[in-house]
Amino acid sequence: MLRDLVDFMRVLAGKIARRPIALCDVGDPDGVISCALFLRKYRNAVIILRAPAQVVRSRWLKMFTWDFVADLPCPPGSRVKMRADHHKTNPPCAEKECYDPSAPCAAVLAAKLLGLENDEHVKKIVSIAIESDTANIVTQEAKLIDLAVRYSGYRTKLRLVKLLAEVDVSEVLRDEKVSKAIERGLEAERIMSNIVNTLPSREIITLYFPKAKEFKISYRQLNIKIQKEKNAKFINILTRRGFRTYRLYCGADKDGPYDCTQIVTKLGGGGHKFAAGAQYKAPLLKPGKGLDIFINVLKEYLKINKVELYVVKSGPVIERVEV
Ligand SMILES: [Mn+2]
Repeated sequence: MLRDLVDFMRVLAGKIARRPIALCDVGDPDGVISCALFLRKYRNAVIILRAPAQVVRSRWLKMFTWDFVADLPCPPGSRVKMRADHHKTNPPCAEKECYDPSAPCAAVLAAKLLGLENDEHVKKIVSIAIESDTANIVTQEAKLIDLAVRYSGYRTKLRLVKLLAEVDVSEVLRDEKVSKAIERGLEAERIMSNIVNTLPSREIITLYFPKAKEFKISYRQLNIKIQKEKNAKFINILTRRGFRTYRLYCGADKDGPYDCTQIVTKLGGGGHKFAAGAQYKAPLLKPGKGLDIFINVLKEYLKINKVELYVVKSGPVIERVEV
């Protein structure tokens, strides 16, 4: 709420000063790097970062004409001049599009759209976005930038956009705020390893976190880790975020038979076949129903009547149940 007010004022002030405005995905390096590319080209740009669901719901984002949107849908009903995206669920919506659902990330499309493909620094940061967005992180720099983005607060993310636009990656990583975020990320990785190591190897793995906020981990990262280390082909992690609010992280093998969009669209979410998410609310009088809602969608899709569920409680302590 406060962030919306602050960002609204930043955009308004930017519009008055005739500065370009850009909107990118807040959740991963692809969005952050896409906006860094825009800022590299237009040094006076105002950068706003949001999650896809926030863009769809926002009441103020649509009030402005956006010069650049990346890795996100257009704010419904808004005018967007340029957009770079690769999400199957976000069809073209801007005046000038660089849209390709087969692209490895939005940043590679953004570089093309902005005419920056030959800039060596751009090539470097785009390659980090590719490594991150295809869940195939091989370089140490990509690993650290990925951690920095995922474990930063909003202000540090904006700082990352600015740093990535201006200075070499090694210098970005030396920044004090950025290094602190990386440290938090490394701690989270230790917790995630703990959880993954106690799970069995299965084709389908389903997890439930009744108190998601207790663990300062990235559930998207956890999903990728399970897929890799347990050879799983279809992983669903349901988290309870609050009294009625649930968030699902679905991951599937790229060449496997499972399609995450089939699950998340039934819960009001979106994404790719191999990585998608949904946030939804349980009925007010049955706040615990959120788990049943998801389990029923999963059973219907897989055509099964029992789900092997791993419930992760404080510790982490993992309990196996059949539901
Ligand atoms: Mn992306």
